[in-house]
Amino acid sequence: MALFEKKSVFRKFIDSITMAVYDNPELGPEFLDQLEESLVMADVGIDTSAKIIEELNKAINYKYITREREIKKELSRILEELMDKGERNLMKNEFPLVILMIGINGGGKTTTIAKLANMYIQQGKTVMLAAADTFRAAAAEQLELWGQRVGVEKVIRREEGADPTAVIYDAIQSAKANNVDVLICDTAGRLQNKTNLMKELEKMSRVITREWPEATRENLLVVDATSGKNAVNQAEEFNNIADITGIVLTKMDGTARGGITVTITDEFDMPIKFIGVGEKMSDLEPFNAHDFVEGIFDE
Ligand SMILES: Nc1nc2c(ncn2[C@@H]2O[C@H](COP(=O)(O)OP(=O)(O)OP(=O)(O)O)[C@@H](O)[C@H]2O)c(=O)[nH]1
Ligand SMILES: [Mg+2]
Repeated sequence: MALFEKKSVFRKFIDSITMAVYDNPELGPEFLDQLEESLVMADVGIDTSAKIIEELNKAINYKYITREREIKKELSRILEELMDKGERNLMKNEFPLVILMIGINGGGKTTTIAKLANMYIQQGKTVMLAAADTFRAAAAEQLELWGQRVGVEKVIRREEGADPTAVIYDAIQSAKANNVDVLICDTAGRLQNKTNLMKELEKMSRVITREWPEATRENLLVVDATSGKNAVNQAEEFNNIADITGIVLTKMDGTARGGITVTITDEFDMPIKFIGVGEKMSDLEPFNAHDFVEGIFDE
């Protein structure tokens, strides 16, 4: 965990502040334009970038900001305000809890399940997994392997090609019978524009609600932080199908941009709950806007 340096995220943007101040010491419109461009380059959406620059401009005008250090301080305040969703950044803390993992292919769903299972087991909870990715060959084996390594109670699966909703159904009956605290459901990676797959996801979501209405629920969208602006489109489409309660941004250890953190939280008002910072089961950090921003501006 210590290997993940938040300051590598947004590095180019942070460096560009120094450059923009150097180029435009009077902090006029050119300065703001230059900075706005750097935000967009760092994967911050156009609207969100404009909003950030407008806020910064207010601060420059009203607070008589003149120095780079003050600009960074204002920017960190603005970014934190955009990303802080308060309580919603935390996982619901009532059990039994069912977590449905959603996202496109290769985003990191299965790995994140292992990390979450590990986290809950460390907290003394019992965890069961549902291998509802019946589509990709060896997906259930991959989940079983993680399950053994992490020490979950059971991994519920069926044969390849089986109806994923049936796996969810089996898993819920088993989780109830065994008084399991947390049931985490893996699903096949799907592109947000494939109608059939999206319908299937909707069905899985519905069955959970129907079969275990008293369970607390989280629908987590797993997004690869290196996928840039496409992530915003994913968030929108998946949210239409199942109410996304939070985002897990994976592969934060592999991006020098990171603007997607601000865009997703701002444009969709969606909380980031965790960030994935590596491939090991301990490489998951709860998201905290204050710590995150402090980390990226850390000199
Ligand atoms: N560096 C890094 N790699 C990650 C992280 N999360 C996942 N990965 C890697 O990303 C690859 C895909 O991860 P999976 O968990 O299999 O992704 P998935 O969404 O389940 O993929 P499908 O089941 O094919 O849709 C694997 O090689 C993981 O080790 C992360 O936070 N950091
Ligand atoms: Mg998977």
